[in-house]
Amino acid sequence: MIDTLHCYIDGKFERSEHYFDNINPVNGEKIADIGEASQAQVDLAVTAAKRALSSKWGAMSVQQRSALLHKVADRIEARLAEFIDAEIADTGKSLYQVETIDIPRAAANFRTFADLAKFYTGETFVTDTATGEQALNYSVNKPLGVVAIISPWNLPLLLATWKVAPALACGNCVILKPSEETSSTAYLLAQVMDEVGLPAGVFNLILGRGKYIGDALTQHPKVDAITFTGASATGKHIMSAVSSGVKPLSFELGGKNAAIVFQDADLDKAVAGVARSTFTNCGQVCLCTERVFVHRVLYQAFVEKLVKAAEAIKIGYPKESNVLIGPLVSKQHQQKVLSYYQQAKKSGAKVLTGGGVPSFGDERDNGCYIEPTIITGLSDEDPINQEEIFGPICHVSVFDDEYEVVERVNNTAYGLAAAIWTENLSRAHRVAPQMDVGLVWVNTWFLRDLRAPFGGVKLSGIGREGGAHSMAFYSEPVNICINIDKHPYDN
Ligand code: NAD
Ligand code: 6OD
Repeated sequence: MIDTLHCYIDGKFERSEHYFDNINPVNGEKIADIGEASQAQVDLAVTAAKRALSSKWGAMSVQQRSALLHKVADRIEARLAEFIDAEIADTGKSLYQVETIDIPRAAANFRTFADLAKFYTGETFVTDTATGEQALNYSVNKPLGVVAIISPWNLPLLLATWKVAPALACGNCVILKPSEETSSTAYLLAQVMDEVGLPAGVFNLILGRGKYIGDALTQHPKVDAITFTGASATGKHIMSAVSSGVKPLSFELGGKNAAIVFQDADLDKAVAGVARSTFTNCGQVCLCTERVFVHRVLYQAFVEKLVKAAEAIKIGYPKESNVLIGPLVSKQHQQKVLSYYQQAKKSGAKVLTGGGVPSFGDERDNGCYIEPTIITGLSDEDPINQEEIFGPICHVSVFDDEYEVVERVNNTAYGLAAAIWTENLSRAHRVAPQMDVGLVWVNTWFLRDLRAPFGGVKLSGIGREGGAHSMAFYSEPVNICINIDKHPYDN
């Protein structure tokens, strides 16, 4: 187990002046000290990244960079058990989830973008001019420069590497700032970068609390671009904080995602799917469903089965067999989710299951556990149906008509994802594009192809990542226009 986490700057692990506690959400106990970067350390990291950009990383061919990123993926897999333990210690999430989603996806992120970079080319146009001459326009892709990557706690390694991998593949140098709640797998990633021989300064790790060191990083004049995944409120702050620098921004923010269960859905498939989309990772996935709309003819049967599915979920120690969900990430987040549960009851919601904190009679009562919860009876406008809760809860409502449900689903300030449950092909094709979101799943949820566009609209984000979209964000196309004179005898 790691007991002290340090920043990694210019190829060296560096001590900090100040350390803060890393807490295990299973029992509330301290598990490590995390070194907080100072303003001067942020500056050193940015300067090292700038230097590496022109001297080392920039001088490598795309094939050389790609080969190193493949080695990073191989080392993550070689150290799989350590990564799994570190992710579980920070988040309390179940072994099942960490070994099937979080860590394998980190390796896949590196392999995907290492390969895509080799085929990401510029555009070419032959232009006929008004004077009968021609020009050749072609573009070359250059890296943006030094990219600051700020990542959240819910899928720590998965989401950090979703940005680190394409940024490096495109030739950028990066400063990663993981969430203060979950820095351990980022620290292991820094070790891996060191082991595979990434040149010093290409990958830097800055640890610390966003409210203390966030601005030093985002407002640094030598940071060329910022890519952020986290809460919409933090995104708003970053956007205004960096506005004077006019830097490229990529934002993956919060959601208030809906699932629609039509009258022609396969009921059992829909119940299992909505249970998964609501409760995976204890509801702490930006794509999780918090609003469920069920057609009147299926409503009663659906709700009864969903409650049974929620009550069958085993909550417990992350490594206990058959445990599906562990605790929430922190006491602070547990209090936030619990206050939404209480507010729902005060507003007149009917609690169909859950609504509180489970009692274990052991150390876990000091942890951050919460019950999977299903409620009903609130209006679409109620804050419970408008604000992102980010816990294992959904509100179920009844609807009668396709037009009605489309309008109700779109009635939110967020626009990340939606899931549609129907066996009617025409309905699926008709309704999916009407969702005001960036991602629609039909008869499934969180099924990912890393080449597909990923991102949200409205308060859920700016831009798209994934495949060519990531390559486009992390590179700067420079167009070169060459005039081609006519043959002298043709004048
Ligand atoms: P958060 O916004 O609190 O923190 C995210 C990161 O931002 C952390 O590293 C934090 O230290 C940093 N940060 C905080 N204040 C900062 C500042 N002033 N300047 C710079 N950085 C700062 O988010 P969180 O609580 O860690 O994550 C949960 C949120 O993230 C949810 O809203 C969830 O929906 C969203 N999320 C979105 C996606 C997506 O793909 N759309 C993915 C995962 C999580
Ligand atoms: O799968 C991904 O690539 C991705 N960015 C998932 C985001 C999940 C949000 O919590």
